[in-house]
Amino acid sequence: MNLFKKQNNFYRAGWITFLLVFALTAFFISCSDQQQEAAPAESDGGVSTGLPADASAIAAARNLTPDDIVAALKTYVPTGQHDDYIMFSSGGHAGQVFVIGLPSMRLLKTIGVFTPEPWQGWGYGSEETMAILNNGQADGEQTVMWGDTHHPALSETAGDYDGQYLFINDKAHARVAVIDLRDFETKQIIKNPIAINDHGGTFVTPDTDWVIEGGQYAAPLGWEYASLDEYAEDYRGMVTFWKFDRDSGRIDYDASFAMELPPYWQDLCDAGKRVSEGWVFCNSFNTEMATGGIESGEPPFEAGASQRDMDYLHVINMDKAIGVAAAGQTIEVNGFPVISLDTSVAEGLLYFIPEPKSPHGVDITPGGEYMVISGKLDPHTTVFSFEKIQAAIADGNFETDQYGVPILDFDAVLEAQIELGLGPLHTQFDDKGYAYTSLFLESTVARWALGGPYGEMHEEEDWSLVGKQSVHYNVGHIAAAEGDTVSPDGTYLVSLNKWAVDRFANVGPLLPQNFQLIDIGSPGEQMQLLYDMPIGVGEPHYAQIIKGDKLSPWEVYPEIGWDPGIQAVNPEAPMSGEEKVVRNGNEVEIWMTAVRSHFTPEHVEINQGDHVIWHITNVERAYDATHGFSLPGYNIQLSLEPGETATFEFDATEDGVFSYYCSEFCSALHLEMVGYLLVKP
Ligand code: RUQ
Ligand code: CUA
Repeated sequence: MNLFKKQNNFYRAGWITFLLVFALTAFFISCSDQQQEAAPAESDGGVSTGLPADASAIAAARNLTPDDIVAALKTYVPTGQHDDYIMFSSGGHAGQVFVIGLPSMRLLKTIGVFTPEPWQGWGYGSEETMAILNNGQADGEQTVMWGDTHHPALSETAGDYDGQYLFINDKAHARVAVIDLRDFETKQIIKNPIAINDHGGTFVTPDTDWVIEGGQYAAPLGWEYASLDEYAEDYRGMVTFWKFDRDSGRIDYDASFAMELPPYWQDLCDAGKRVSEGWVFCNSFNTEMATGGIESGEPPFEAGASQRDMDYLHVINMDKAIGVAAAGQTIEVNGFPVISLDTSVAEGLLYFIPEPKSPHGVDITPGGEYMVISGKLDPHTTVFSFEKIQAAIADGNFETDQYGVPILDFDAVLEAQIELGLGPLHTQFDDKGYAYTSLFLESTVARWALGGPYGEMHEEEDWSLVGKQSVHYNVGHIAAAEGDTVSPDGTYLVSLNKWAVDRFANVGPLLPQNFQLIDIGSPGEQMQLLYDMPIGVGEPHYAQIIKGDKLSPWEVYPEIGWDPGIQAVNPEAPMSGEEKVVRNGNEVEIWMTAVRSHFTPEHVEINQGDHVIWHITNVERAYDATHGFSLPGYNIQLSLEPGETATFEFDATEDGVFSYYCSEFCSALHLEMVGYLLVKP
C-alpha cells in the first residue's frame, strides 16, 4: 500500500515537474520577448477581458509571478478530470459536512447532518431523515435545529482510512453522527445521554470498533442542576466510547459506555495506534477548576483557567476500561453505563501527565510511539513517549490529584520539546518523518522533524524546527493528506484559517473563512502555498483528507425501491404500474412514482382533516436522474436519487389547491413534472 502510494506521488511529481519546467521556460522566454514588443494586454491594466491567447502573455498581463504559475499548474484540474483527494470538512455552525476535491479545492457536496438541508431533502418531511434528526433531540421541550460540527473522522481499517464511513460531533449538544460513504448520507445521530456539550470527538480506534467522544465544559452528569459553588464536588467531565457496528453501519447504543472524569475541561482526544493501540489520550484545560464570574469581581474564565503552568493529559487504558464496563462495574446516568472516577482509579484505567500550558489538542504519531501536545500559551510543542508512559505506570509511586488520579512525572515521560513559535495548536504528519503544527498567534504552519524511528526518514536534526509557511490568517486545525493515519501521504496540507481579513472582496462585516492549500511534497524548509478557498459557511473546524480512489460510492441506488434509511429495498416502496391512492376512513395512503417527466398520479384529492401517508419512488436507473418533490405549504421537500424511495406523513390541516412539483431541473419537460393536491374543505 505504502509503496503504491509513493509510486503515485512519484508519477505526479514527475508530471508536475515537467509542466513546471515547460511553463516557466515559456514564461521567461515570453517575458523577454515582451520587453521588446510591449505586450498589448498590459495597456489595459491586466484585466481579463481581451487577454492575449498565449499563456505566457496572459501571465505577464495578469502580473503572475513564476510561483503563481507553479501554484496554478499544481491545482488546476481540467474539466472532466477528477481530483486526487477528497477532503471532508466540518461545516461548523452550519451543522453539515463539506466535501471538497483536492488539489482543485472545488466544493463537491454539502452533506446535511445536524441541520436540515433542503436540496437533499434532509429534514423536510421524509420519515427517514426526520427520524434521524429526532433521535438527536435531547429530552425535553426544546427542538434543536443546528449543530456546531467540529471533528470529522473517517473510518479506519488497521489504522488507515478505508473510505466506508464518516463520523462527526456536534460540540453544542454533545451529539455524534454517522455518515455512510456509499451514498454520502447521514444515517444516525446520537445524543450523548450524560453531557450537554462535547469537543473531543469524533476520533476512531484503528479498526473503527469504537468512536470516541470527549467532553468539554464540565457540568453535572446527566444535566442535573448543581450550584457553581459545588463545582469540585458535583461537576464532572467525561469521555464516551461509542461501539460501532460496521455491518449495520450504526453505533450500538446498548454496547456503549462512558467514563466519569474530573471537572477539568477535556478538550481533544486521539486514539492510540500500533504500539499504543488500546489506549486513548485526551488533553484538558482548566484544571484550575475556575468557575468564572467576572460580573462579581471573580477572575474571568480566560484568566482563571490559565493560572497554572500545567494541565493534565488524560491517559486512558481503553482496552481495560472496555473490560470493566463489560463486567458491569458501572453506575447509571440517565440509564447509560458510566465507569465512576473511583472505579477508574481503583482499576488503573486513568493517569495524568502534566502538559504545558493552556493545552489544545493531542496527536499521535503514525506508529503510535509519541503523543504530541501543544500549549496555546507555550511556544513549544511537547512530545511524550508511550514507552516511557508505560514504564512510569509500571513503576507506580505516583502523586495524585484531588480525585485520587495518579499523575505521572513529567520528566520521566518526556521525549522532546521543540520550540516552534507562538500559539501552537494542532499537529499532523507526513511520509518524510515530519510533523506539522499550526501556530495560531503567528498565522504560520511549522514543519518539524520527528526523532526516534522517524529520524532516518529526514536529513534534519531530530526534534527540530525545519521551516514555516505563512497562512492568512489565524489558523486553527490543519489537515494533511491521510495525515493522522498510520501511513500519511505527505502531498497536501490544508490550513483551516479562522480569519480572512482583506484577502477577498469585501462582502460585509461577516467574512468568509479561508482554507489554504499547501504543497508539502518536497523535503526541507520549503513548502508552497497553492490556493485560497474562501468558504462562505462557518466555522469549519477540522477536516480529513482521503485518497480519492479509496472511495467507491454508489452511482445510483442498487435497486428500485431503495430505502437509504435501511440501505435495502423497502417492501412498501411504490413500483411502476402499482401506483394508487387508498382511503381508509380518515387516512389516505398514496403510492406514487417519479420518472422523467411525470409523477404518477398527477391528481390527489383528499379532504381537509385527513391524515396523509405518501410514498414516492424514483424509478429511474440513469446516473444523476434525481427528482425533487416539493409540496408547498406543508414544508415537504424530498430529493429522490435514482432508485430511492421515501415516505412522508402529514395532517391535511390546510384546505386549498397545492401544486406539487419536481424541484430538480431534470429534463426539458421538468416544468411539466407537476401534479395537484386538492384538499376539499
Ligand atoms: S478545536 S475549538 Cu478542534 Cu482547535 Cu474545536
Ligand atoms: Cu423531475 Cu424535474
